[in-house]
Amino acid sequence: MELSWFKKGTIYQIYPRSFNDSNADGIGDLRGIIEKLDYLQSLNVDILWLSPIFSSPNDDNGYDISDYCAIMPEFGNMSDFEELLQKTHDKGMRLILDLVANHCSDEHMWFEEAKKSKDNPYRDYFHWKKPSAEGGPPNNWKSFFGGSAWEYDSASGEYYLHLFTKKQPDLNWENPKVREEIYNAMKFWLDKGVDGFRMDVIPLISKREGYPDAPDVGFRKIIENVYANGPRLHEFLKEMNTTVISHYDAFSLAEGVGINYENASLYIDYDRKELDMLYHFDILECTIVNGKFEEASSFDLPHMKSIFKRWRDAVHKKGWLANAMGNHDFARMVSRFGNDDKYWSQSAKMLLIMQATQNGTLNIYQGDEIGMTNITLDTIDEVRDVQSLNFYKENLETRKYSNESAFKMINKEGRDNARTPIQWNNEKHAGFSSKTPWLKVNPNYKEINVAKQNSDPDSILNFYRNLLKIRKQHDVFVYGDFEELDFDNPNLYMYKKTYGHKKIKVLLNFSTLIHDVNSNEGAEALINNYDDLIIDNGCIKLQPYQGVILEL
Ligand code: TEU
Ligand code: CA
Repeated sequence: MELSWFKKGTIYQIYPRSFNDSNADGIGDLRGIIEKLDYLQSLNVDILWLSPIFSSPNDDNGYDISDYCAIMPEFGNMSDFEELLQKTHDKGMRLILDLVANHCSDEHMWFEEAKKSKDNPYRDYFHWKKPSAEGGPPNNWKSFFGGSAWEYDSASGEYYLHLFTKKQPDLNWENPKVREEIYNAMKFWLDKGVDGFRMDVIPLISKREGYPDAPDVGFRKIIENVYANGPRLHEFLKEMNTTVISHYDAFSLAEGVGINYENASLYIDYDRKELDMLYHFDILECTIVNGKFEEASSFDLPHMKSIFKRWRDAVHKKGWLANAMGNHDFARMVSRFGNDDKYWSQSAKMLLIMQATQNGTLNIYQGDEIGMTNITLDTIDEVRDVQSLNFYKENLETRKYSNESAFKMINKEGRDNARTPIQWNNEKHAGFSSKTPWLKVNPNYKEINVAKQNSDPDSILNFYRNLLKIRKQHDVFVYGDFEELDFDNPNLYMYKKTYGHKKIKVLLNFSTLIHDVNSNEGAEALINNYDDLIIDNGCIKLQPYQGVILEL
């Protein structure tokens, strides 16, 4: 197994719009990130991933790109970016960008040209189809964000494909010119010195020939079998690797939508030379029963353990995973998997212990280091995310949900939960901006903020700093072989890890009750989210949401 720099590193995802506003317009920006580089370095993270910073009309907050080689004016300009990159490197950190290659914006020049006529040279950059025989969309494909995945263009009488919003037309990767455009954009940024890419919905780039109807099997299966993993996908990924990535000291992190533990090795096995690592959706979606906005969700520890296990077994020593418990697309991790009430601090720390001791590159999301929680939005005009807005409408109109239950789902699983401005201090707008921010600040910012936690040695923030430092000193955290203990226990998650002569044991209590654990081996706590480890009568008394790492 190759011990590359990015394996032991911790990735910290920045959602620039919500990170820090430097020029008082209510929107986070690149200079805002520059201002916080000392803070980022103090976390002991290694790689910064920026969600898209390119020109965009922001129908989906930058995941709809109108120019791949320009900076979104709201975020700053190219010299701001170059300064950010230089200073990040000066501090010994790396920086990766978010490559959105499956689709662009309908305001991209390519699409504006393509719409002009059927013989426009850019027409074939996109997927166009005639209406079905009965009239209407060419097939039954649904968009990830609700409604048909086809939009009618009355000028030409054809539909174009958009797996996300209608302002995000899918690019036609069958066209070699499209691939060349994307590769050139990648080179443009790599030549500036960026260290790699997170690859947005990369499994979707190769479409199935003839665009066959999707069977009625639930959206998750449709993604896997109809939208993702298309016939030429791996050919494209190899081409991307040989043409671009392999020429740089850079890595690729795939967003694993549509990837399951059975096909994952096709993407990340070392000898296939396609992608360096991926984060999958099984953990991120493990609380979601059906569609995210269709049914209430619930958390089940044994289910989560078995997901971790099956993925570990699937990629064992052949490939590499990144480990994400949250990002800008999911509700806050402490609210979903922990306890954001009485055991807020303990559970936030415990979740990090779990995440930091799973195999793979640790991937954390901004704000989780201070235990930011979900927000309750009260009215629909406070909601900003296009996914929530579309599903809200669909739930009311098509599914006939009551306003109350449609709204409850937004507050429970909606993406705005993770996108509220970072809570820097207890001043106005949480120190994020001096102007009203683009999305409401979580009202709990007076209790939960960076300044307060910075000066508290027991804070979640300082726990993160310490654990990330210790993780760098112990290869066993990252590379160790895994042995489950009492796997079926519904409240406790316990395992041993071994790497060479090093052995650790991890004990995590996912409940509000005290549980006894046999203490016959190792009582030296390397990490503990409580002040004490209580041992009584040969038993460790694990406190509510207690997490410990014992050195054996
Ligand atoms: O996400 C892809 C994706 O699958 C998400 O739409 C996911 O299903 C959903 O958010 C979970 O509920 C990526 C980006 O991370 C997301 O922000 C973009 O909206 C999307 O691609 C389109 O680019
Ligand atoms: Ca700004």
